[in-house]
Amino acid sequence: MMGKTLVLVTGMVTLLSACTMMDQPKSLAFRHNAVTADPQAAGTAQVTTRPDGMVTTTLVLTGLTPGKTYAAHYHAFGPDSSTDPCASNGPVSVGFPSFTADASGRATTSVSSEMARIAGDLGAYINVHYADDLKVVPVCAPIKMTKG
Ligand SMILES: [Cu+2]
Repeated sequence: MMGKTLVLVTGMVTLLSACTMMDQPKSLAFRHNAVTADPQAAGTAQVTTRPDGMVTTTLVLTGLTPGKTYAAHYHAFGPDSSTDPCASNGPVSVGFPSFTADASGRATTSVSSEMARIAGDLGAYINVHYADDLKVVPVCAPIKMTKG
């Protein structure tokens, strides 16, 4: 009796892990930059890769300025650092639709793109900018920590 139950459970675990391997969402954490803008800003990027090679990335952010509009992008590893993607000042590789924080400072945005556009150094980090002043970047999610 005990033995049969164990075999059944083991079989189910194997099946479950086979399923999740096909489509395993990755959660990336945003970290705050050394700037005074939006001191409570935080959030995650949920990255889901589909079998057809498309990647959907959804940003879930809190602590933003209520009513303010933001821009977010995937950036490639830039020239200014080879060990800190968020400080590397790289070019935009994929842009998210702009979004506006609600009355409690929460916001979400989502984009789908081909895996090839954010593969390797092309998808080194995600920045969240003030839409009206792109130089202001409250938070950044590092993805690839080393250039190359
Ligand atoms: Cu950007």
